[in-house]
Amino acid sequence: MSQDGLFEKVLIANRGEIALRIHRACREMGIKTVAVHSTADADAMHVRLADESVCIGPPAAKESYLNIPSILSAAAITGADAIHPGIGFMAENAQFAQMVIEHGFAWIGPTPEHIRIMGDKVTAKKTVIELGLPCVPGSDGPVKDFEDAAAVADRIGYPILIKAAAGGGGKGMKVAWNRDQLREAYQLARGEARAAFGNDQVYIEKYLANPRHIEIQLLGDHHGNVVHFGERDCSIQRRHQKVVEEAPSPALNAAERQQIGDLAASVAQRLGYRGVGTMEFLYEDGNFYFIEMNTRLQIEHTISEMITGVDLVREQIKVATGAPLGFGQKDIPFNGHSIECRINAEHPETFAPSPGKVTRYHAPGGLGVRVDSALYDGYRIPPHYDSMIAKLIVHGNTRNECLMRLRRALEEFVIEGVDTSIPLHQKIIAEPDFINGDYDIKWMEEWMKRRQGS
Ligand code: MV4
Repeated sequence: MSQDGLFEKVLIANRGEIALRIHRACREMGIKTVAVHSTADADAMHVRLADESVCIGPPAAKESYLNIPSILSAAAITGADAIHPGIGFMAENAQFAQMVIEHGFAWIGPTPEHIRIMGDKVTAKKTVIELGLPCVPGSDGPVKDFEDAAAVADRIGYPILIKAAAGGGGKGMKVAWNRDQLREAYQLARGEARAAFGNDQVYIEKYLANPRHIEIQLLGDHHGNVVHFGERDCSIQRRHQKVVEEAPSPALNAAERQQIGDLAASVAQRLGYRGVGTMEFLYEDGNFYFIEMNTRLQIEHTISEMITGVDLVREQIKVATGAPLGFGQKDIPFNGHSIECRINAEHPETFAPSPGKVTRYHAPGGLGVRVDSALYDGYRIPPHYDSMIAKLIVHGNTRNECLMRLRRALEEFVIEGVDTSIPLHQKIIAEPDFINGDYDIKWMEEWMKRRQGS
Protein backbone atom coordinates (compact mmCIF):
# COMPACT_ATOMS: atom_id res chain seq x y z
CA MET A 1 0.00 0.00 0.00
CA SER A 2 1.09 3.55 -0.67
CA GLN A 3 0.99 6.41 1.84
CA ASP A 4 -2.47 7.55 0.81
CA GLY A 5 -3.74 4.06 1.59
CA LEU A 6 -4.23 3.07 -2.03
CA PHE A 7 -2.81 -0.06 -3.57
CA GLU A 8 0.48 0.40 -5.40
CA LYS A 9 0.14 -2.54 -7.74
CA VAL A 10 -2.89 -4.59 -8.71
CA LEU A 11 -2.80 -7.93 -10.50
CA ILE A 12 -5.70 -8.30 -12.92
CA ALA A 13 -6.67 -11.97 -13.10
CA ASN A 14 -8.65 -11.74 -16.32
CA ARG A 15 -8.46 -10.98 -20.03
CA GLY A 16 -10.20 -9.07 -22.83
CA GLU A 17 -12.28 -5.94 -22.43
CA ILE A 18 -12.80 -6.35 -18.69
CA ALA A 19 -9.06 -6.63 -18.00
CA LEU A 20 -8.67 -3.41 -19.98
CA ARG A 21 -11.56 -1.78 -18.06
CA ILE A 22 -9.84 -2.57 -14.75
CA HIS A 23 -6.44 -1.49 -16.07
CA ARG A 24 -7.92 1.88 -17.03
CA ALA A 25 -9.38 2.45 -13.57
CA CYS A 26 -6.05 1.54 -11.94
CA ARG A 27 -4.08 3.81 -14.24
CA GLU A 28 -6.32 6.76 -13.47
CA MET A 29 -5.78 6.10 -9.74
CA GLY A 30 -1.99 5.97 -10.14
CA ILE A 31 -1.91 2.24 -9.44
CA LYS A 32 0.51 0.00 -11.36
CA THR A 33 -0.98 -3.03 -13.08
CA VAL A 34 0.13 -6.60 -13.64
CA ALA A 35 -1.50 -8.45 -16.53
CA VAL A 36 -1.60 -12.22 -16.53
CA HIS A 37 -2.23 -14.04 -19.77
CA SER A 38 -2.30 -17.40 -21.48
CA THR A 39 0.02 -18.13 -24.40
CA ALA A 40 -2.97 -17.44 -26.69
CA ASP A 41 -3.22 -13.90 -25.31
CA ALA A 42 0.41 -12.81 -25.60
CA ASP A 43 -0.64 -10.09 -28.10
CA ALA A 44 -3.67 -8.92 -26.13
CA MET A 45 -4.30 -5.25 -25.47
CA HIS A 46 -4.39 -5.64 -21.69
CA VAL A 47 -0.94 -7.24 -21.81
CA ARG A 48 0.47 -4.41 -23.93
CA LEU A 49 -0.88 -1.68 -21.68
CA ALA A 50 -0.09 -3.19 -18.27
CA ASP A 51 3.09 -2.17 -16.47
CA GLU A 52 4.11 -5.81 -16.17
CA SER A 53 2.82 -9.08 -17.49
CA VAL A 54 3.21 -12.72 -16.60
CA CYS A 55 2.36 -15.69 -18.81
CA ILE A 56 0.41 -18.09 -16.60
CA GLY A 57 -0.16 -21.05 -18.87
CA PRO A 58 -1.43 -22.55 -22.10
CA PRO A 59 -4.62 -21.41 -23.92
CA ALA A 60 -7.08 -23.63 -22.04
CA ALA A 61 -8.60 -21.46 -19.29
CA LYS A 62 -8.36 -24.36 -16.84
CA GLU A 63 -4.59 -24.22 -17.14
CA SER A 64 -4.21 -20.43 -17.14
CA TYR A 65 -7.00 -18.05 -16.04
CA LEU A 66 -8.35 -20.70 -13.67
CA ASN A 67 -4.94 -21.89 -12.50
CA ILE A 68 -4.74 -20.83 -8.86
CA PRO A 69 -1.03 -21.61 -8.19
CA SER A 70 0.00 -19.76 -11.37
CA ILE A 71 -2.02 -16.66 -10.52
CA LEU A 72 -0.80 -16.53 -6.90
CA SER A 73 2.81 -17.05 -8.05
CA ALA A 74 2.45 -14.22 -10.56
CA ALA A 75 1.19 -11.94 -7.78
CA ALA A 76 4.09 -12.96 -5.51
CA ILE A 77 6.89 -12.52 -8.06
CA THR A 78 5.60 -9.13 -9.22
CA GLY A 79 4.99 -7.86 -5.69
CA ALA A 80 1.33 -7.02 -6.32
CA ASP A 81 -0.58 -5.98 -3.23
CA ALA A 82 -4.06 -6.80 -4.51
CA ILE A 83 -5.81 -9.10 -6.98
CA HIS A 84 -8.81 -8.07 -9.06
CA PRO A 85 -10.61 -11.13 -10.45
CA GLY A 86 -12.69 -9.26 -13.04
CA ILE A 87 -15.78 -11.11 -14.28
CA GLY A 88 -16.13 -14.86 -14.73
CA PHE A 89 -13.09 -17.11 -14.19
CA MET A 90 -12.15 -16.69 -10.46
CA ALA A 91 -14.57 -13.87 -9.60
CA GLU A 92 -17.08 -15.95 -7.63
CA ASN A 93 -14.72 -18.61 -6.33
CA ALA A 94 -14.87 -18.25 -2.54
CA GLN A 95 -11.96 -20.63 -2.04
CA PHE A 96 -9.75 -18.58 -4.33
CA ALA A 97 -10.75 -15.36 -2.57
CA GLN A 98 -9.80 -16.94 0.74
CA MET A 99 -6.43 -18.14 -0.62
CA VAL A 100 -5.68 -14.69 -2.00
CA ILE A 101 -6.26 -13.23 1.45
CA GLU A 102 -4.32 -15.99 3.23
CA HIS A 103 -1.34 -15.34 0.96
CA GLY A 104 -1.30 -11.73 2.11
CA PHE A 105 -2.85 -10.04 -0.90
CA ALA A 106 -5.91 -7.83 -0.79
CA TRP A 107 -8.92 -9.30 -2.57
CA ILE A 108 -10.86 -6.79 -4.65
CA GLY A 109 -14.25 -8.30 -4.03
CA PRO A 110 -16.68 -9.23 -1.28
CA THR A 111 -15.73 -11.49 1.64
CA PRO A 112 -15.33 -15.20 0.84
CA GLU A 113 -18.26 -15.79 3.21
CA HIS A 114 -20.58 -13.54 1.18
CA ILE A 115 -19.47 -15.25 -2.04
CA ARG A 116 -20.21 -18.64 -0.43
CA ILE A 117 -23.65 -17.64 0.87
CA MET A 118 -24.78 -16.26 -2.46
CA GLY A 119 -23.22 -19.13 -4.42
CA ASP A 120 -25.67 -21.52 -2.77
CA LYS A 121 -28.99 -20.29 -4.15
CA VAL A 122 -31.01 -21.92 -1.35
CA THR A 123 -28.92 -20.28 1.38
CA ALA A 124 -29.01 -17.00 -0.52
CA LYS A 125 -32.79 -17.03 -0.71
CA LYS A 126 -33.19 -17.97 2.95
CA THR A 127 -30.79 -15.21 3.97
CA VAL A 128 -32.50 -12.44 2.04
CA ILE A 129 -36.06 -13.56 2.94
CA GLU A 130 -35.14 -13.17 6.60
CA LEU A 131 -34.02 -9.64 5.81
CA GLY A 132 -37.30 -8.82 4.13
CA LEU A 133 -36.74 -9.28 0.39
CA PRO A 134 -39.68 -10.66 -1.59
CA CYS A 135 -38.93 -13.98 -3.32
CA VAL A 136 -40.86 -16.25 -5.66
CA PRO A 137 -43.14 -18.54 -3.60
CA GLY A 138 -41.61 -22.00 -3.33
CA SER A 139 -40.01 -24.66 -1.17
CA ASP A 140 -38.49 -23.60 2.11
CA GLY A 141 -35.00 -24.87 1.30
CA PRO A 142 -34.09 -27.91 -0.80
CA VAL A 143 -36.77 -30.56 -1.38
CA LYS A 144 -36.05 -33.98 0.19
CA ASP A 145 -37.64 -36.30 -2.36
CA PHE A 146 -40.31 -36.48 -5.03
CA GLU A 147 -43.18 -36.56 -2.51
CA ASP A 148 -41.82 -33.44 -0.83
CA ALA A 149 -41.52 -31.75 -4.25
CA ALA A 150 -45.09 -32.74 -5.16
CA ALA A 151 -46.42 -31.42 -1.86
CA VAL A 152 -44.73 -28.06 -2.44
CA ALA A 153 -46.07 -27.94 -6.00
CA ASP A 154 -49.62 -28.69 -4.78
CA ARG A 155 -49.33 -25.92 -2.21
CA ILE A 156 -48.05 -23.20 -4.58
CA GLY A 157 -49.81 -24.49 -7.71
CA TYR A 158 -48.44 -25.45 -11.13
CA PRO A 159 -46.54 -24.54 -13.21
CA ILE A 160 -43.43 -24.85 -11.07
CA LEU A 161 -39.71 -24.53 -11.77
CA ILE A 162 -37.06 -26.84 -10.34
CA LYS A 163 -33.71 -25.16 -9.76
CA ALA A 164 -30.32 -26.46 -8.63
CA ALA A 165 -29.10 -25.08 -5.28
CA ALA A 166 -25.58 -24.86 -6.71
CA GLY A 167 -26.86 -23.51 -10.04
CA GLY A 168 -27.49 -19.99 -11.16
CA GLY A 169 -27.50 -18.45 -14.56
CA GLY A 170 -30.23 -20.85 -15.62
CA LYS A 171 -28.24 -24.09 -15.65
CA GLY A 172 -30.22 -27.19 -14.72
CA MET A 173 -33.69 -25.60 -14.53
CA LYS A 174 -36.78 -27.69 -15.34
CA VAL A 175 -40.40 -26.59 -15.70
CA ALA A 176 -43.30 -28.90 -14.72
CA TRP A 177 -46.94 -28.15 -15.53
CA ASN A 178 -48.45 -31.08 -13.61
CA ARG A 179 -47.62 -33.92 -11.23
CA ASP A 180 -46.66 -36.36 -14.01
CA GLN A 181 -44.21 -33.92 -15.53
CA LEU A 182 -42.85 -33.17 -12.08
CA ARG A 183 -41.91 -36.82 -11.55
CA GLU A 184 -39.68 -36.84 -14.62
CA ALA A 185 -38.42 -33.26 -14.25
CA TYR A 186 -37.44 -33.87 -10.64
CA GLN A 187 -35.23 -36.87 -11.53
CA LEU A 188 -33.75 -35.06 -14.54
CA ALA A 189 -32.99 -31.92 -12.55
CA ARG A 190 -31.25 -33.86 -9.79
CA GLY A 191 -29.17 -35.85 -12.27
CA GLU A 192 -28.15 -32.74 -14.17
CA ALA A 193 -27.33 -30.86 -10.97
CA ARG A 194 -25.14 -33.72 -9.74
CA ALA A 195 -23.32 -33.94 -13.09
CA ALA A 196 -22.85 -30.17 -13.47
CA PHE A 197 -22.15 -29.06 -9.89
CA GLY A 198 -21.41 -32.22 -7.89
CA ASN A 199 -24.40 -31.26 -5.72
CA ASP A 200 -27.85 -32.66 -6.46
CA GLN A 201 -29.84 -30.44 -4.10
CA VAL A 202 -32.77 -28.84 -5.88
CA TYR A 203 -35.49 -26.42 -4.79
CA ILE A 204 -38.83 -25.44 -6.20
CA GLU A 205 -40.41 -22.14 -7.18
CA LYS A 206 -43.63 -21.04 -8.80
CA TYR A 207 -42.79 -20.64 -12.50
CA LEU A 208 -43.28 -17.06 -13.66
CA ALA A 209 -44.25 -17.15 -17.33
CA ASN A 210 -43.34 -13.68 -18.61
CA PRO A 211 -41.19 -11.73 -16.17
CA ARG A 212 -38.60 -9.08 -16.86
CA HIS A 213 -35.07 -9.40 -15.49
CA ILE A 214 -34.33 -6.35 -13.39
CA GLU A 215 -31.19 -6.05 -11.30
CA ILE A 216 -29.96 -3.53 -8.76
CA GLN A 217 -26.33 -2.36 -8.69
CA LEU A 218 -24.97 -2.15 -5.15
CA LEU A 219 -21.75 -0.95 -3.55
CA GLY A 220 -20.74 -1.36 0.09
CA ASP A 221 -17.65 -0.35 2.05
CA HIS A 222 -15.98 -1.95 5.09
CA HIS A 223 -17.77 0.45 7.44
CA GLY A 224 -21.37 -0.58 6.96
CA ASN A 225 -22.27 1.92 4.24
CA VAL A 226 -24.18 0.63 1.21
CA VAL A 227 -25.54 2.59 -1.75
CA HIS A 228 -27.39 1.56 -4.90
CA PHE A 229 -27.02 2.83 -8.47
CA GLY A 230 -30.53 2.09 -9.62
CA GLU A 231 -31.68 -0.78 -11.78
CA ARG A 232 -30.78 -2.32 -15.11
CA ASP A 233 -33.23 -4.12 -17.35
CA CYS A 234 -31.49 -7.17 -18.82
CA SER A 235 -34.52 -8.93 -20.29
CA ILE A 236 -33.18 -9.00 -23.86
CA GLN A 237 -31.28 -12.28 -23.69
CA ARG A 238 -30.83 -15.55 -25.52
CA ARG A 239 -29.96 -18.82 -23.81
CA HIS A 240 -29.17 -16.95 -20.58
CA GLN A 241 -26.70 -14.69 -22.39
CA LYS A 242 -27.61 -11.03 -22.11
CA VAL A 243 -27.63 -9.25 -25.46
CA VAL A 244 -28.87 -5.70 -24.76
CA GLU A 245 -29.17 -4.01 -21.36
CA GLU A 246 -30.64 -0.65 -20.44
CA ALA A 247 -30.88 1.66 -17.46
CA PRO A 248 -33.30 2.75 -16.22
CA SER A 249 -35.84 0.03 -17.02
CA PRO A 250 -38.65 1.28 -19.27
CA ALA A 251 -41.03 -0.84 -17.16
CA LEU A 252 -40.63 0.87 -13.78
CA ASN A 253 -42.12 4.09 -12.48
CA ALA A 254 -40.21 6.40 -10.14
CA ALA A 255 -41.87 5.03 -6.99
CA GLU A 256 -41.10 1.38 -7.87
CA ARG A 257 -37.55 2.32 -8.75
CA GLN A 258 -36.87 4.01 -5.46
CA GLN A 259 -38.61 1.30 -3.46
CA ILE A 260 -36.64 -1.64 -4.90
CA GLY A 261 -33.34 0.26 -4.88
CA ASP A 262 -33.69 1.30 -1.24
CA LEU A 263 -34.87 -2.17 -0.20
CA ALA A 264 -31.95 -3.91 -1.95
CA ALA A 265 -29.44 -1.48 -0.43
CA SER A 266 -30.91 -1.92 3.04
CA VAL A 267 -30.72 -5.72 2.80
CA ALA A 268 -27.12 -5.56 1.56
CA GLN A 269 -26.32 -3.17 4.39
CA ARG A 270 -27.71 -5.56 7.00
CA LEU A 271 -25.77 -8.39 5.35
CA GLY A 272 -22.58 -6.38 5.90
CA TYR A 273 -21.95 -6.62 2.18
CA ARG A 274 -18.78 -5.00 0.87
CA GLY A 275 -17.63 -4.34 -2.67
CA VAL A 276 -19.78 -4.23 -5.77
CA GLY A 277 -22.65 -6.66 -6.12
CA THR A 278 -25.92 -7.07 -7.94
CA MET A 279 -29.26 -8.34 -6.75
CA GLU A 280 -31.27 -9.95 -9.52
CA PHE A 281 -35.05 -9.80 -9.51
CA LEU A 282 -37.81 -11.09 -11.71
CA TYR A 283 -40.47 -8.42 -12.21
CA GLU A 284 -44.01 -9.37 -13.20
CA ASP A 285 -47.37 -7.61 -12.77
CA GLY A 286 -45.83 -4.87 -10.65
CA ASN A 287 -44.10 -7.26 -8.22
CA PHE A 288 -40.42 -7.92 -7.61
CA TYR A 289 -39.07 -11.37 -6.74
CA PHE A 290 -35.43 -11.77 -5.69
CA ILE A 291 -33.77 -14.72 -7.49
CA GLU A 292 -30.00 -14.41 -7.03
CA MET A 293 -27.19 -12.14 -5.97
CA ASN A 294 -24.02 -11.82 -8.03
CA THR A 295 -21.04 -11.11 -5.81
CA ARG A 296 -18.88 -9.49 -8.48
CA LEU A 297 -18.63 -6.72 -11.01
CA GLN A 298 -20.92 -7.32 -14.00
CA ILE A 299 -20.35 -6.74 -17.68
CA GLU A 300 -23.25 -4.28 -17.81
CA HIS A 301 -22.01 -2.16 -14.86
CA THR A 302 -21.20 0.40 -17.57
CA ILE A 303 -24.78 1.56 -18.11
CA SER A 304 -25.15 2.32 -14.39
CA GLU A 305 -21.93 4.34 -14.66
CA MET A 306 -23.33 6.29 -17.60
CA ILE A 307 -26.51 7.37 -15.80
CA THR A 308 -24.80 8.20 -12.48
CA GLY A 309 -21.37 9.42 -13.57
CA VAL A 310 -19.71 7.14 -10.99
CA ASP A 311 -16.70 5.00 -11.98
CA LEU A 312 -17.78 1.77 -10.29
CA VAL A 313 -14.45 0.00 -10.77
CA ARG A 314 -12.60 2.89 -9.18
CA GLU A 315 -14.99 2.83 -6.20
CA GLN A 316 -14.71 -0.96 -6.01
CA ILE A 317 -10.92 -0.70 -5.75
CA LYS A 318 -11.16 2.13 -3.23
CA VAL A 319 -13.47 0.28 -0.85
CA ALA A 320 -11.22 -2.81 -1.10
CA THR A 321 -8.44 -0.79 0.57
CA GLY A 322 -10.76 -0.26 3.54
CA ALA A 323 -11.50 3.36 2.65
CA PRO A 324 -15.02 4.56 3.48
CA LEU A 325 -17.39 5.50 0.66
CA GLY A 326 -16.87 9.16 -0.07
CA PHE A 327 -20.55 9.76 -0.84
CA GLY A 328 -24.01 8.75 0.28
CA GLN A 329 -27.16 7.71 -1.55
CA LYS A 330 -28.36 11.31 -1.84
CA ASP A 331 -25.12 12.26 -3.61
CA ILE A 332 -25.72 9.85 -6.49
CA PRO A 333 -27.40 11.69 -9.37
CA PHE A 334 -29.51 9.84 -11.91
CA ASN A 335 -29.32 11.38 -15.35
CA GLY A 336 -30.82 10.27 -18.63
CA HIS A 337 -30.75 6.85 -20.20
CA SER A 338 -28.11 4.33 -21.22
CA ILE A 339 -28.15 1.20 -23.40
CA GLU A 340 -25.42 -1.37 -23.92
CA CYS A 341 -25.09 -3.79 -26.85
CA ARG A 342 -22.84 -6.78 -26.29
CA ILE A 343 -21.03 -7.37 -29.55
CA ASN A 344 -19.86 -10.93 -30.14
CA ALA A 345 -17.61 -12.44 -32.78
CA GLU A 346 -20.31 -14.74 -34.09
CA HIS A 347 -22.61 -15.13 -37.05
CA PRO A 348 -25.59 -12.77 -36.57
CA GLU A 349 -28.13 -15.41 -37.65
CA THR A 350 -26.64 -18.80 -36.72
CA PHE A 351 -24.62 -17.57 -33.69
CA ALA A 352 -21.70 -19.74 -34.81
CA PRO A 353 -18.50 -18.41 -33.18
CA SER A 354 -16.26 -16.47 -35.55
CA PRO A 355 -12.74 -16.19 -34.17
CA GLY A 356 -9.91 -14.97 -36.39
CA LYS A 357 -8.07 -11.90 -37.54
CA VAL A 358 -9.70 -8.48 -37.33
CA THR A 359 -8.61 -6.94 -40.62
CA ARG A 360 -10.23 -3.53 -40.03
CA TYR A 361 -11.42 -1.92 -36.83
CA HIS A 362 -13.09 1.43 -36.42
CA ALA A 363 -15.01 2.23 -33.26
CA PRO A 364 -17.77 4.86 -33.21
CA GLY A 365 -17.38 8.00 -31.14
CA GLY A 366 -19.00 11.30 -30.43
CA LEU A 367 -21.01 12.63 -27.52
CA GLY A 368 -22.51 9.96 -25.33
CA VAL A 369 -20.79 7.05 -27.06
CA ARG A 370 -18.49 4.67 -25.21
CA VAL A 371 -16.82 1.52 -26.53
CA ASP A 372 -15.24 -0.92 -24.09
CA SER A 373 -13.21 -3.30 -26.23
CA ALA A 374 -9.72 -4.75 -26.36
CA LEU A 375 -9.80 -5.10 -30.17
CA TYR A 376 -7.37 -3.40 -32.53
CA ASP A 377 -6.51 -3.55 -36.23
CA GLY A 378 -4.85 -6.88 -36.94
CA TYR A 379 -5.79 -8.49 -33.61
CA ARG A 380 -6.40 -12.22 -33.75
CA ILE A 381 -9.46 -13.22 -31.71
CA PRO A 382 -8.46 -16.54 -30.14
CA PRO A 383 -10.99 -19.39 -30.33
CA HIS A 384 -10.53 -20.48 -26.71
CA TYR A 385 -12.65 -17.95 -24.84
CA ASP A 386 -15.95 -16.12 -24.69
CA SER A 387 -17.01 -14.59 -28.00
CA MET A 388 -17.82 -11.11 -26.62
CA ILE A 389 -15.36 -8.70 -28.25
CA ALA A 390 -16.85 -5.27 -27.57
CA LYS A 391 -19.48 -3.43 -25.61
CA LEU A 392 -21.11 -0.43 -27.23
CA ILE A 393 -22.56 1.79 -24.54
CA VAL A 394 -24.49 4.94 -25.33
CA HIS A 395 -26.05 7.62 -23.19
CA GLY A 396 -28.78 10.14 -24.00
CA ASN A 397 -30.84 12.62 -22.03
CA THR A 398 -33.97 10.65 -22.86
CA ARG A 399 -34.57 7.04 -23.91
CA ASN A 400 -35.42 8.21 -27.41
CA GLU A 401 -32.22 10.26 -27.73
CA CYS A 402 -30.32 7.24 -26.47
CA LEU A 403 -31.96 4.96 -29.04
CA MET A 404 -31.26 7.32 -31.95
CA ARG A 405 -27.65 7.63 -30.81
CA LEU A 406 -27.32 3.86 -30.54
CA ARG A 407 -28.63 3.44 -34.06
CA ARG A 408 -26.13 6.01 -35.31
CA ALA A 409 -23.22 4.42 -33.41
CA LEU A 410 -24.00 0.90 -34.66
CA GLU A 411 -23.94 2.27 -38.22
CA GLU A 412 -20.47 3.74 -37.65
CA PHE A 413 -18.99 0.62 -36.08
CA VAL A 414 -16.64 -1.22 -38.45
CA ILE A 415 -15.28 -4.65 -37.56
CA GLU A 416 -14.02 -6.62 -40.55
CA GLY A 417 -12.45 -10.05 -40.88
CA VAL A 418 -14.84 -11.81 -38.49
CA ASP A 419 -18.63 -12.07 -38.29
CA THR A 420 -20.16 -9.95 -35.55
CA SER A 421 -23.54 -9.51 -33.93
CA ILE A 422 -23.73 -5.84 -34.99
CA PRO A 423 -26.41 -6.58 -37.66
CA LEU A 424 -28.42 -8.48 -35.03
CA HIS A 425 -28.36 -5.47 -32.73
CA GLN A 426 -29.45 -3.21 -35.56
CA LYS A 427 -32.48 -5.41 -36.12
CA ILE A 428 -33.39 -5.69 -32.44
CA ILE A 429 -33.31 -1.96 -31.78
CA ALA A 430 -35.44 -1.31 -34.89
CA GLU A 431 -38.26 -3.50 -33.54
CA PRO A 432 -41.35 -1.59 -32.38
CA ASP A 433 -41.47 -3.75 -29.21
CA PHE A 434 -37.96 -2.68 -28.31
CA ILE A 435 -38.60 0.95 -29.22
CA ASN A 436 -41.68 0.85 -26.97
CA GLY A 437 -39.79 -0.86 -24.15
CA ASP A 438 -42.32 -3.66 -24.41
CA TYR A 439 -40.32 -6.86 -23.88
CA ASP A 440 -39.70 -9.58 -21.30
CA ILE A 441 -37.16 -12.39 -20.83
CA LYS A 442 -38.86 -14.49 -23.54
CA TRP A 443 -39.01 -11.71 -26.12
CA MET A 444 -35.78 -12.35 -28.01
CA GLU A 445 -36.22 -16.09 -28.45
CA GLU A 446 -39.84 -15.60 -29.57
CA TRP A 447 -38.78 -12.84 -31.94
CA MET A 448 -36.18 -15.13 -33.54
CA LYS A 449 -38.80 -17.87 -33.97
CA ARG A 450 -41.19 -15.40 -35.60
CA ARG A 451 -38.46 -14.28 -38.01
CA GLN A 452 -37.61 -17.86 -38.96
CA GLY A 453 -41.27 -18.62 -39.59
CA SER A 454 -41.83 -15.67 -41.90
C1 MV4 B 1 -37.08 -18.13 -12.95
C2 MV4 B 1 -37.90 -17.92 -14.10
C3 MV4 B 1 -39.25 -18.03 -13.96
N1 MV4 B 1 -39.79 -18.33 -12.75
N2 MV4 B 1 -37.67 -18.39 -11.76
C4 MV4 B 1 -32.92 -18.07 -15.20
C5 MV4 B 1 -31.57 -17.78 -14.71
C6 MV4 B 1 -31.64 -17.75 -13.25
N3 MV4 B 1 -30.89 -16.63 -12.77
C7 MV4 B 1 -33.10 -17.65 -12.91
N4 MV4 B 1 -33.79 -17.79 -14.13
C8 MV4 B 1 -35.15 -17.80 -14.18
N5 MV4 B 1 -35.76 -18.05 -12.99
C9 MV4 B 1 -38.99 -18.51 -11.68
N6 MV4 B 1 -39.54 -18.81 -10.50
C10 MV4 B 1 -37.27 -17.64 -15.31
C11 MV4 B 1 -35.87 -17.58 -15.34
C12 MV4 B 1 -35.30 -17.26 -16.62
C13 MV4 B 1 -34.60 -16.07 -16.81
C14 MV4 B 1 -34.38 -15.17 -15.79
C15 MV4 B 1 -33.68 -14.01 -16.00
C16 MV4 B 1 -33.19 -13.72 -17.27
C17 MV4 B 1 -33.39 -14.59 -18.28
C18 MV4 B 1 -34.09 -15.77 -18.08
C19 MV4 B 1 -34.31 -16.64 -19.14
C20 MV4 B 1 -34.99 -17.81 -18.94
C21 MV4 B 1 -35.49 -18.11 -17.67
